[in-house]
Amino acid sequence: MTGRARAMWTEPLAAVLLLLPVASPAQQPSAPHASPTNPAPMHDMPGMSEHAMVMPIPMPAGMPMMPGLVGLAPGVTPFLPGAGLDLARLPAAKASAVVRLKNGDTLDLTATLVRRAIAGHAFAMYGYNGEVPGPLIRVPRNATIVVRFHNRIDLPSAVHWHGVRLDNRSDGAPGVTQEPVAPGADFIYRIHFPDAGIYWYHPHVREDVEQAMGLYGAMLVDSPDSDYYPPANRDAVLMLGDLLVNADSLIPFGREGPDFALMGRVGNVLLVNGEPDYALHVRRGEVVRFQLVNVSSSRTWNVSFGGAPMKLLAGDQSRFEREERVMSVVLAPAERYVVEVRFDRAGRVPLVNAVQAINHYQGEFVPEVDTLGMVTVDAAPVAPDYGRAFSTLGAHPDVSRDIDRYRGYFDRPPDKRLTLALATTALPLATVQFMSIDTAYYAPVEWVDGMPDMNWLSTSKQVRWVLRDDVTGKENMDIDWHVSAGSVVKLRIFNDPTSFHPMQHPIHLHGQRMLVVARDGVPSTNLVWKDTALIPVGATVDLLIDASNPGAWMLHCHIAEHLGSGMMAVLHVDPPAQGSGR
Ligand SMILES: [Cu+2]
Repeated sequence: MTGRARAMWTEPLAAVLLLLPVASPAQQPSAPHASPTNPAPMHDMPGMSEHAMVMPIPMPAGMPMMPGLVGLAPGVTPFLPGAGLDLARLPAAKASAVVRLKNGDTLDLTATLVRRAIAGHAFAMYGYNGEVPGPLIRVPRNATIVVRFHNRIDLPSAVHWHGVRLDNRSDGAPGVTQEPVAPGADFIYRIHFPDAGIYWYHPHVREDVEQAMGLYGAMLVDSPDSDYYPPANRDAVLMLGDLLVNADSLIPFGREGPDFALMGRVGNVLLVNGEPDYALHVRRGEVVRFQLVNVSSSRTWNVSFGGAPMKLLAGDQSRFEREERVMSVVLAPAERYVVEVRFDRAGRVPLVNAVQAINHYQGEFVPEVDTLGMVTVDAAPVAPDYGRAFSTLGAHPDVSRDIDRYRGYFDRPPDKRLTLALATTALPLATVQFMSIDTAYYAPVEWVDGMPDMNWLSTSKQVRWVLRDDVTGKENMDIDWHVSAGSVVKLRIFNDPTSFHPMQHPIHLHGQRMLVVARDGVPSTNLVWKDTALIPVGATVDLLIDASNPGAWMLHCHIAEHLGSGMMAVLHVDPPAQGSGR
């Protein structure tokens, strides 16, 4: 991959760089690779003048800021919630508490400002009930609960119960199912949980701000079957997020709309459950069931546990047909996976995110491994020891049987086709020139922000991410799809690599469930019900939607800044006509 990319890069780069008012990347001295949690200070940047200091975003060491962009700022008003408040008067954020609810119970959920200390700095941020992550809501499958949401932050908000096939009125999608909840106002949600697994809740207004500032929480839905998952010594929910910090300040958001519209706001401080240094103590031989949730605005993760054996059990909305051994787990924004890990040797086991970063300026891949925290394994053995069960790979014929009635649709022609693309206007000239050549090479997945200055300067006024219906040519909210409840819809999505600087998109459908039945024509062999599917650049992905839940449901990219730049449509699942006899 790396060799091919370099080969593809070199020729057009050399030719087109002559057009740019910048030194060739080849002339830039290469500096040691900085970790995202320890970005190089701005003044250490090679060739940076004092003037460059006006761009308050961190640039990784060795990455030149494009001179044509120095001194520019995104065309939005800088905005930081809680700015100017006396931090000492804000309550310190608390860790997430487990709230066990049963059918018919009610929970009050209040969004407020809190004080958080991250990597030695204190920030005004948001929390639900003063907690980050918000309360872990644990319910039995088939429970219905009531949540009274109280918006006490300085922006309109709403709560979306991600992945839950609930009543449309409680979906928390402003503009589609409800009005935004104004600051000081309240809204009542009734949430029914038909499927066991791990889900999460988050705002559906300015996610680029509200979610990044700490508004997210998990929901664990327990199956009545005590053997639903293989036995584990403990459960651990890991919500993977990131935060963009420069020195001791948060990078402001755009008040009128998102900035970082091209690649999304990719943080440089990696967080597990809101904290930069995850720690877990276990006994030797312990099997831990990790429920992984990606709550980042834009970052796709690839996590593993220092080579400790790992077993993949479940995805967004169900178990897999068969358990699998895996080396690591890739999670795009909003995706969830359930894995079990056995810590069979005493010592310290790092939780790492290992990816291949792309330096857009120099056209090369750079391996990047970040330690998110540490699992300390005691020498004393655990009891009971589930080693034997862990070494067995279970199968779930009930999952396969449930999917059987959809298999006849797998090879049919698609009912709907979408192409993912991008339109831009009025980006800085240097950005357009550079990205034009950069498009000569594309990465299927951008794991980090490989062009922070260009990205920061792009706003939702200049960037429009596009879902385009191949048949009608309609785009985003002009797409007006209607299907009847109970229908099965095959949706083919193509991520066009020839559009202007394409990117991967995690496409999320509200309120239904779907199967990824094929990628690039290769059928999936171990299926799982999903609500979010990653579409890499250049990929064609076939989704089979079980459109069983009536209502108006959003279909959108879960990169917060792409959603904020228009990348959404509505799928109307119409109830059966009166008297149709269904
Ligand atoms: Cu996207």
